[in-house]
Amino acid sequence: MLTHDMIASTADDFAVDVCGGLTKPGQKELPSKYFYDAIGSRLFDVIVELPEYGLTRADERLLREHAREIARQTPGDVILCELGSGSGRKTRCILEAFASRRYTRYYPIEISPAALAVCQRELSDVPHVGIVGLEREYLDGLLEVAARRDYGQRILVLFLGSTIGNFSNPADRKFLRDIRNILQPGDALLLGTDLEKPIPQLIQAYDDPLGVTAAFNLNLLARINRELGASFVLSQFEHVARFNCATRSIEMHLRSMRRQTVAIPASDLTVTFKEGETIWTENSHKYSLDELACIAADSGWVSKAQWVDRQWPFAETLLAIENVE
Ligand code: AVI
Repeated sequence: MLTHDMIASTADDFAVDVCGGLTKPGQKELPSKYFYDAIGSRLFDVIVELPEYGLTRADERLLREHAREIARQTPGDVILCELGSGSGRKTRCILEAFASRRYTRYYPIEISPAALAVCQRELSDVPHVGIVGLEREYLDGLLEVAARRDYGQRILVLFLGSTIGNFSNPADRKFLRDIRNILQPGDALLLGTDLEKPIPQLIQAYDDPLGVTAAFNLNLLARINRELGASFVLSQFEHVARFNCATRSIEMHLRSMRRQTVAIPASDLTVTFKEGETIWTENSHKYSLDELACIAADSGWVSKAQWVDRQWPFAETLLAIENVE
């Protein structure tokens, strides 16, 4: 079964967020969630295939190897709810493991309609699974799934691919707590996180020699041109990836190569950039295992199991909400 609950377009939100980010005192910013329009989603699909970017392969390896164990550790009538499903490719083995024991409902939650459509199409052949795509922000979608559950059903939230690393500290902790507060004892969260690794390896992963990540980053300005009528000249901005040792995060920026002024009509804004000034577009935090244990506990979760990929350090952690006696 395939359904797709639509909501109104978020063009106004985009204009407001662009205005807020580019008028921020000090460091200009743009939210990384806007990378994923139809073009950005396709560029991201290429990034995950790049030899320098091992994150997604590690995530998929772990899920393939441990899907049955993950299902075994989450017994009963379980609804699967994935925050930011992307194309859904890495979720297939999890769906198969759960659906092999009983009919399973799967809710992918995505703000990108393009990615949601691909996900629904790609996974529609998995037997004994009902897919209900929700084009929503993550927590709005999760609230809706929680409201739709039947008595006795448990929810397993999948938050894979280290998307949590794109929330800066303390927003990552807050987000885990927000998920926790929507759920109830017996529910669980499978959290995928990229782990610390040598800085040169990280820089290569986010500044690949083919320039795909650079195109992914610059597409944000192209998207503002397309959707908000702006006048960014892409050749006047360059992609920058650097490691921030204080926050243990890769930061992506777009650096203005000269002094310039850009009009963004739909945001009712004209922005001036100094030569060398950057727009901070993404934060990708790299966790340690100790840090993961701390943030899970701080946000009200109990760690039930953890699997770590040694080839590309990455962790899959199964978190649970304990019954309060
Ligand atoms: C989606 N997210 C986990 C990716 C990351 O690695 O932080 C996004 C990405 N940005 C550049 N390459 C990949």
